[in-house]
Amino acid sequence: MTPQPPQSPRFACATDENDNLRGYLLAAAATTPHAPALVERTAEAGLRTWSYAELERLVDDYVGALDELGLDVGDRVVVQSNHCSAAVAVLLACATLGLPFIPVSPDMPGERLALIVDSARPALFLQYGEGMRDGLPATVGTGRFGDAGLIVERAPRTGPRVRAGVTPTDPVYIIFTSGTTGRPKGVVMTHRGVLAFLRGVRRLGFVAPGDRVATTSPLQFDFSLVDTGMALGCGATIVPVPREELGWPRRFLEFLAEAEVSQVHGVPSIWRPVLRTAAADLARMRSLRRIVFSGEDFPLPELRRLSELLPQVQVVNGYGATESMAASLTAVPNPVPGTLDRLSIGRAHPGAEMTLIDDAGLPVTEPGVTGQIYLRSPALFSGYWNDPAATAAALVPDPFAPASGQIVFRTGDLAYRGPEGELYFCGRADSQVQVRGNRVELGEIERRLQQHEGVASAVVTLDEQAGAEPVLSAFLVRKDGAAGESATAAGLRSFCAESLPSYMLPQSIHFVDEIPLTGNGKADRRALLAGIPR
Ligand code: HFR
Repeated sequence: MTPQPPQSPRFACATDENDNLRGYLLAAAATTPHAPALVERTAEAGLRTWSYAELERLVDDYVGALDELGLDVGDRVVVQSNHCSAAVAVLLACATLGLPFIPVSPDMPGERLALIVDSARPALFLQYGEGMRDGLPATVGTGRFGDAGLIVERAPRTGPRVRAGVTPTDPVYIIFTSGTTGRPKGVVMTHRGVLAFLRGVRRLGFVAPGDRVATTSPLQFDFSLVDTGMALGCGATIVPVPREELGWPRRFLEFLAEAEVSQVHGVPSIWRPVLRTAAADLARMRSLRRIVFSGEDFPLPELRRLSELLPQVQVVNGYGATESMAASLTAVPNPVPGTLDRLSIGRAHPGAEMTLIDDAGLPVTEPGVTGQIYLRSPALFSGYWNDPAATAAALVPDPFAPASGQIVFRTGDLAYRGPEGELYFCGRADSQVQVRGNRVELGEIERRLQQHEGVASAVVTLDEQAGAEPVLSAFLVRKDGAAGESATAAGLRSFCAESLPSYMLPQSIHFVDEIPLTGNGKADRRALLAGIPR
């Protein structure tokens, strides 16, 4: 008898097709096939709605095309695209076949992309739409996807298929985040991990069928995957906001209104231009019900303003890292109490737990005492791609029961507990710097500066020039109008001196027009320092 080629590995090893991200996210295709899964703006500028049944058909078209290429479970596929129906379909097609996907944005600099390709050694590089990225090694297959389906331009190199099917412990994606060494670190997530997260978060009830969830983060930031997972996993609708609209507050709001968005997910910085130049338009957004933010602290003055303009909106603070998708989602009190000086990150989502460990490695139990957050969760990443040392530093034996073999995630984030056991994030362990021998938390100084009536936003970093004493540098955006004029370097220094010890006073103060942002929309500290005239 001649040996039969192995069958396509779709679900062959799964006990339940919902063990695969694809099955979980498309479950509504069986129960409510006509419900809207995705609403997007098309090239003709109108809106197009994809039902769950249509999205599933699109996914299966891509599964068919990819399956012909002879790739095996575990072969990586880089998917370069903005968030759209085709991108979601390609990602879910990869998930179906057990091909870990690596999402990257079209505007990713070539050098960074080259580092990712060099590290991940993908079998295939897929790009949305026209044009092709050059400079890819010839060992990488290439293709395009979009309205015309999948067009393979250079077939991937393949060997014999050794795997029989996809298991829940197989990687579903790799997200490359910035590493401190300058080389991007690949966070490897499994189907099981992502589904544990999505199932846990679903119980919090922050998305329901009928909701329309606007997603604003680039595809390479797992925030966009969390949004998509929360929306589709709940039978709701995901609405990718065209990236070009984000810089234009009125057009952004018009798009939200036109697409009948009920909640918006994104980093705090997406709201800054809106608050600055389109506050009145924002106040008219009566159909908005919820705003979920994550990624960094929401400066309290901006948050207060947002919630005054949108009293009907529930703001949710999403805390966590790519290494577990996210750890907690916590509703911000509405209205924001005048006395509130720090937002809570609450408690871990169902299925997970955050504990605090002090510098001596001992558990912190009393309220008010700061420790590092250790996360135990079924949603932990399986490791950093090809980096066992970094993996061993982050995935560590449970400090409460080191003999048990349980592994927990050492987050590098600091927090303390409030009276009810709720947690308060207070910076990265590595943003706790030493200034002339004193322990300084940079976020503490930022918070004080933001309390000044003339300050719109503030970022503080330690400026370490070779051969010189490190200097605390503050970067400030003034508020428009009279309030802003009240913010002077001397005035701010004495304002800080009212509540901070002298070693915590910013030694150099720089006024900037805006805070530069990283590709993911967080404050870009490196760019701020690079902008100082020397
Ligand atoms: C993070 C991590 C995405 C979607 C994260 C929904 C949720 C969470 C995510 C986002 C992220 N307040 N500091 C906060 N995957 Br819910 O930013 N991931 S990350 O890996 O790029 O960065 C770090 O960002 C954390 O370790 C924290 O230092 C910081 N951070 N959320 C918050 C925050 C303050 N809500």
